[in-house]
Amino acid sequence: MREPRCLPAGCRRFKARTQSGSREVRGRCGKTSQTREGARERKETSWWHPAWTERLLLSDLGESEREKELLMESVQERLVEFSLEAHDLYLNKSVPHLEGPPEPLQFYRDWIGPNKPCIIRNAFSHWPALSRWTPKYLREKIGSKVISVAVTPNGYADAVAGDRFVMPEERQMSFSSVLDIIEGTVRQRRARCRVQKTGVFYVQKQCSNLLQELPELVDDLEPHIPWMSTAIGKSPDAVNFWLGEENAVTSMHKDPYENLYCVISGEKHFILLPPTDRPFVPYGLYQSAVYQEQDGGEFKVIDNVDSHKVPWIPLDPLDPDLERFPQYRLARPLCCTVKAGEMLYLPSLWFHHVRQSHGCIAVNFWYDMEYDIKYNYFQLLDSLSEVADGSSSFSHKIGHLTGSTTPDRTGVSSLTGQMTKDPLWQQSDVLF
Ligand SMILES: O=C(O)CCC(=O)C(=O)O
Repeated sequence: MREPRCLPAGCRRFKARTQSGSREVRGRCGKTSQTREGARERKETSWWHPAWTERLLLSDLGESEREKELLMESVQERLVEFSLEAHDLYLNKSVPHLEGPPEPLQFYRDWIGPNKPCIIRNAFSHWPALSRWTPKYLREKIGSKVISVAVTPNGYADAVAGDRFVMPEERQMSFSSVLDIIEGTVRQRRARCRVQKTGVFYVQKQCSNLLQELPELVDDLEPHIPWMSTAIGKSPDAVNFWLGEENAVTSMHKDPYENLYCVISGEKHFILLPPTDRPFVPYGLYQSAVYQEQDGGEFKVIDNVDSHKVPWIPLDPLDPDLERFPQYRLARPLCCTVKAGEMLYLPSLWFHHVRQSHGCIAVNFWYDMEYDIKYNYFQLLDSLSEVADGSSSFSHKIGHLTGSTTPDRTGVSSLTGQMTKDPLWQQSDVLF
């Protein structure tokens, strides 16, 4: 069932597309028992409506297309209710901060089990990397090392472009030349002259590129996060190094990992969606392709003819096309900025979109998720969402649900596509 750990191109993303998971549902701290009772009652009594059996029989007999539609609409309604209930019951409205490294059991109880993100401060203040990793030090220590760098024309590696899923051109470059590009961009910007280079550069190979390509840096940090390894009883599957330009973006996706994301310098901006928002996240199936820079500096898109089609999310949460994807109006993204010295716990199967400040350096630890009943539930949610999304009535239904009486929950104006000061966004720790 599980794919090999690291496939050659966009490895974890390929892994992620075939593996997904789910979450448990429990009452959020502070919720009244009445709410929980209500939820329990709804769960116990309303999930399978007796009328559906009749409708199912009718539709099986092919007696009525309308009956089939009604059945589908009931499933869609239930999916919407499911997601909203998760927000009511246990999800936070912003990403909370912890002020120090947690005890393993506490962390498991409060965050990993419930599958909720948080930002942890002072969790790696003892790493020399925090003070050492200046461009000067990195040039001296690993300047001549050749590493893999993702190059794209627009900053989007592993993302949908038109009717393709396009991966970056993977270039081998010395670490110094990557720093030259990053520092050069800053110099040129200061001197207000046009940037000469073509393409956007991002060190983002994954598959443990820190240990594989830059082992010289390992002494500046720890090869795992001890309290996390104890909490979940295993070592990380991968330890990754990230260094990129300001316009390098990681498109919305999810991974089968418990992710501890540590920012060493600069900052990272995350848009997060819980797995329970899956019904509102559109997917398409795309021919995979790769960028290739031509002699003139322009990029061509070359199809990977031998590969299978790739399921990917075509929606850009920074500018969602709500005409095309009306269901996204019901999604409730959480936004947070992770600053130097902070660590984000990004739970498995949370959808995430990532941006960064120019030259931001980060290291993250991917711990394999448990393929347990939460994963199992998510698989079910995933397939039901796929069926619902494929039904022509879903958009109509969502349009109805988000009509004049229901506010737009995303904080995205349907007219302009701009993020507005919706209460949810105001409650986020950082707005960007
Ligand atoms: O930092 C990034 O650009 C992406 C990080 C990410 O997607 C991940 O760790 O799963």
